[in-house]
Formats: sequence, structure tokens, C-alpha cells
Amino acid sequence: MGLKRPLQKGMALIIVLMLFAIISTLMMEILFRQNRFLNRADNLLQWDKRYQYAMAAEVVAQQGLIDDLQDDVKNNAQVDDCVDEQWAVQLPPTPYEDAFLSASVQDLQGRFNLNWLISPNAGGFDRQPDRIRELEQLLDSILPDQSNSSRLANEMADWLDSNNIVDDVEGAEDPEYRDRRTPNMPAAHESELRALLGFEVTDMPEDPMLWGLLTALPPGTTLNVNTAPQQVLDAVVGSLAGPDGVKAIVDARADEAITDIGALLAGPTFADLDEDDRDLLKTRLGVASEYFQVMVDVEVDGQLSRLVTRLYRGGGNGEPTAVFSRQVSPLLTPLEPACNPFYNVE
Ligand SMILES: [Ca+2]
Ligand SMILES: [Ca+2]
Repeated sequence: MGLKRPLQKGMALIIVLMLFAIISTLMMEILFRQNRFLNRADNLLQWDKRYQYAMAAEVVAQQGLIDDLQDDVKNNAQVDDCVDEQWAVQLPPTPYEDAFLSASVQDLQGRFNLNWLISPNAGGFDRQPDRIRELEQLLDSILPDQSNSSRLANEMADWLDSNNIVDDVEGAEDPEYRDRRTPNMPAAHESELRALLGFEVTDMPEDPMLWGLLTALPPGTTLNVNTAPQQVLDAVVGSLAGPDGVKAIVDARADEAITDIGALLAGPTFADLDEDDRDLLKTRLGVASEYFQVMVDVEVDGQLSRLVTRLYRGGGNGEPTAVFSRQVSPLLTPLEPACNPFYNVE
């Protein structure tokens, strides 16, 4: 009995020490987790705060667009260009409470609409061979390697058209795609081009701003000749009226915005144009816009967020203005200016 006592004491001491070790490890873990939880909550709160600031700036831009439209209606001249218009301003980084806000607005109708490649029929969407060639021509000026332009334009048409038949040698429908299906309906965003079978990493434009030459709007949407960059005019107008037709538009808008497509097409440059081609241009071109993009950058404590909002500004017919997409995107490029960077580049 006398021998056991010191051993029991020793055991008790070891157990107490082990308990302390376990408890302190637990405490460490709890503190570590609490700290992480607080950081995460703080990050989420900060992110949400930047998002709310961006949404507020979006509302201001939206109001600017509505005011501009009301002005146009009052003056009986519905025209949008990216030079003189009220909406075509860029807000430099401006302090607001603890944030810096910068913003810009772009006209989406100055871009090549991928959904022009199809036209709605009774039950679906038919491909438009002439428009496919226009996209091919435009891709020539966007892609670093032009050899892929024709394939991508044809695959885009199959991607959008209702049938599941590869209509041209370079197209691709469901059987060609292993891990995804073709939507067979209008694209929701120009980035769908990247989902095409033939799109390679090497096809990424060297200048990310080149994506700004493309968009995805309803199939019948007109191209605004006052905001379209040279490359888009080359593809859409050049294909029917040649380089002289494009030059006539660029020259006309250099002085002031074009206000009447009919008057423009009645000019001498378009005199030799086939009657059908003239009518086609008349339906495809416009001088005003309904679809816009608002970009807002928010910085709080060195943390950045960008909100890219796309909206439909109800036309003069009293339709309400409505946001149709919001995207929080990484800041890989500067804010896009109102006039596309390639606006005047030949
Ligand atoms: Ca097809
Ligand atoms: Ca198809």
C-alpha cells in the first residue's frame, strides 16, 4: 500500500497535465476559428458594402439615361452618339464616404450582335448566311490568328440555329460536343463565343477591349451608326456598300451625330446601291439606342469591385427601363470609355 501512493500521485499529475494540454489546444483551435469567422464575416460585409455602393451608382447612371431619352423626346430627335450625349460621360474616381467610385456607360447597339446570325421564324431560329460572313470578317480583325475566323463564325451559327444539322463544313452541333449541348437559341452574352468547339486559348484577343466589339442582343436589334467602331461598320455596312459606304458614315458623324438613316442612304455614296440592299441597310441601321451597359468600379480600403450592368432603356413607346443582366467581374481592364477605343481606328 505504502508503495502505491507516489505512483498514484504521479498518474494524477500526468492526467492533469494532459488535460491542460488538451484544453489549451482546444482554446487555440477555438480562437483560430473565431478569428477566421470574423475575417470571413468582415470580408463578406465589405464585399456587400462595395456592391451596394455600385448599385447606387448604377441607379444614378440609369437616371442619366432616362433623362437623356426624355430630352430627346422633348426635342423630337431620338439620337444617341458617344461624343456629345448626356449619358456618354466617364466619372473619374470620386470620393463618397469611405469609398472611391468611378463609372462609365457604353452603348451596346454600337457592337456586332452575335444574334444577327439567326432570324426568328414560326417555330425557331433560321441561320443567316450573309451575317455569318460578316462575323467572319469581324473576327478577322479581332483574333490574333485569322485562320480560325471562318470556323468560329460557322460554329456560332450552328450554336444558335434551331436545327441540329451541321449546315456548313466548318460547323458543329450536339454530336460534335462531348461535354455540353448547343442552346439552339439566341446567345445571352458574347462570351458564349468562348464555349464553341473550335475556340482555343490562342484565340483570346491580345487586347481584352476587343471583346467590346461584340455583344448579344435580340436578333432584330439595329446597329447604331453613331457609336459603331470602324471594324463593326466594315463588317455590317462594308459588306453591302463597300469601304466608300463606311467612309460616308464616318465622315458624316465626324461633324455631328447622324439623325436620319433614310437621308444618309439617299446620299450620293449609296446611289448605286441595289434597291434590296438599301432596304436591308435601312432595317439594320439606326441612329438611337435602347440597350446600354453601365460599368462601376468601387474601392473601399484598397479592396476593389466592378459591377457591369446591362439594361434596356424603354424607347419612346413608354416601356419601362429594365436591367437584364448584372455581373460582378474582376478588374482586368480599365473602365471602358463611352466611345469604343476602336471608334476611330481604321
Ligand atoms: Ca445547324
Ligand atoms: Ca443548332
